Amino acid sequence: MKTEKKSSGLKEKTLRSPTKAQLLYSLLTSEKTEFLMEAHNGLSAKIVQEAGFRGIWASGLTISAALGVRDSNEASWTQVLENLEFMSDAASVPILVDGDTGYGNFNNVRRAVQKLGQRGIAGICIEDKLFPKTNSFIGDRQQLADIDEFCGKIKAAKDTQVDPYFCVVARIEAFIANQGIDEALNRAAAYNEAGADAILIHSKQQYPDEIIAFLKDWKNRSPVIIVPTTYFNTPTKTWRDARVSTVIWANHNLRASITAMKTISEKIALHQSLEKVENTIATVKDVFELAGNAELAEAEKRYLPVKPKPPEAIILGASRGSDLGNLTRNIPKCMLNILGKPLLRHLTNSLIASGITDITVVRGYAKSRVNLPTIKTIDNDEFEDSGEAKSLACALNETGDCLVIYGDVLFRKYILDRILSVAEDIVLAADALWQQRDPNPKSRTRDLVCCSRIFSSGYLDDGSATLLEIGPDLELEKIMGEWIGLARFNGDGSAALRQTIEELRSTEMLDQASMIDIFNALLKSGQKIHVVYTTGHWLDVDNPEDLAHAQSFLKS
Ligand code: SPV
Ligand code: MG
Repeated sequence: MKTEKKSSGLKEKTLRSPTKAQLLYSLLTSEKTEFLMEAHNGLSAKIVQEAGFRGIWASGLTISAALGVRDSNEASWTQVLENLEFMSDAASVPILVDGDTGYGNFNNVRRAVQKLGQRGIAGICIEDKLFPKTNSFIGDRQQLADIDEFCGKIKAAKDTQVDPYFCVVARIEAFIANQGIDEALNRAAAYNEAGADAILIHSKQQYPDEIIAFLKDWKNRSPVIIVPTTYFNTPTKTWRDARVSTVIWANHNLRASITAMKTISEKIALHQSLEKVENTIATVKDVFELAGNAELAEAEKRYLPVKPKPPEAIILGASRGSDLGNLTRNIPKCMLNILGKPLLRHLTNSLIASGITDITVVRGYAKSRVNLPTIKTIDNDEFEDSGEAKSLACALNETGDCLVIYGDVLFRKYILDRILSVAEDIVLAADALWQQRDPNPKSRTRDLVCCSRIFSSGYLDDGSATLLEIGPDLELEKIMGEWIGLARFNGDGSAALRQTIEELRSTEMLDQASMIDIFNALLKSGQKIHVVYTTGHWLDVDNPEDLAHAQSFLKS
């Protein structure tokens, strides 16, 4: 490879952004002593990169341990490969994989190199022991591979690699097997000759003597990598002075995480509480940050269809409901109990079922009793001397689509769904069967409507109607329906609603105005109001009889 690197064919490649293999190759061959830090999964790979390391050691020991198995080829090589793919996807710095003994013979090495290259791994380190491998720190009479056989593996790896910079590191275990420096040097020469891009000389001594002796005799005939796990006290300057190519910190993230996980598990087990630990650990936000959730949120904006934000619901629930007598002595009528739940909860449940979760309730009478976990509340403290428009004005924020709903109505879900699905800017639901509810238009204050067309039960007839007049005093022949207390204001419609409220405020008519006054003001200003006809399936609660109807309505 070193000769290939100089060939002109590679020049072009170097102009493009370097491959991970190329990055690793530059580390191994640079003049400076470089460092690879251990990682064993996607998360630790990210952490290593964020800490500023320019390369990662994918340790066999720690990947195995993190999988809960021994460093004895208990995890199959494809299981390791899967793990490496996560690591490679998680980090842009190059990964040198601890390929143990190559997972078999030269043929297994070829297959591994092919697959590692496909998954963006920059290089493999293979050690001259036998499959299944044993960790170098276990026992003291480990058997070494035959030199020629191992050289065959190195050649097979070099012949298989697709990226010309893919790095094949030959790891010498002669010191681990107590076979001395001559064996180590002999092997280093053979492996170098076979095409290894670097030599990893391993030792399990507490002192660096055998490594230093090797470095002295080897004289950097190829880049040398060391793993000072046991001789950790040796100052890094020693390695710089000896022009060691690369130092691997081989297992320290896993060991640190074992300590951290043990401590936290023991504390939580002991205290059966999180109180003492919460501030000592990474936050959930940190986890999201490491996982890159911000990027996903951006991508969602680019690639997911934009669903319109559901409107905010404003429920006008300030009034007591005096016709309910004692029933509303201490609570407003929106909190009347129906089948074990406040009316308001039935109402908010139907909103939530249709995807409306931003719900504001305007409170007034007995306001402290209006409190559900799913709602925001706003108070109209002048509710006794003001009307619905004032309550609405209290809740209306600057922008956004809104649904306005009386706090004493109940309706079937499909009515709301229809209101939500209509494209018009202002739409209200009117009951075409108002006479079936009660033939007397004056039996109570009813919001009667006159529209551009009457309701038709025609088989294919669902043409739209617009509002012409609304109020309690419509002449009988004009009445085409009854507003059920549910209206939606979108886009320009919601802007017009806000403007109307501001106009009422400026003419000091806001306090006394009702929703009917608002609709009439909108009509007067030329605003189109769309009407969706419904046929029953709703009620409002004004008196004890309505309450009984509400119970059977909710039961059915
Ligand atoms: C590893 O990290 O898995 C290694 C280095 O191979 S050692 O554990 O020192 O053998
Ligand atoms: Mg290993």
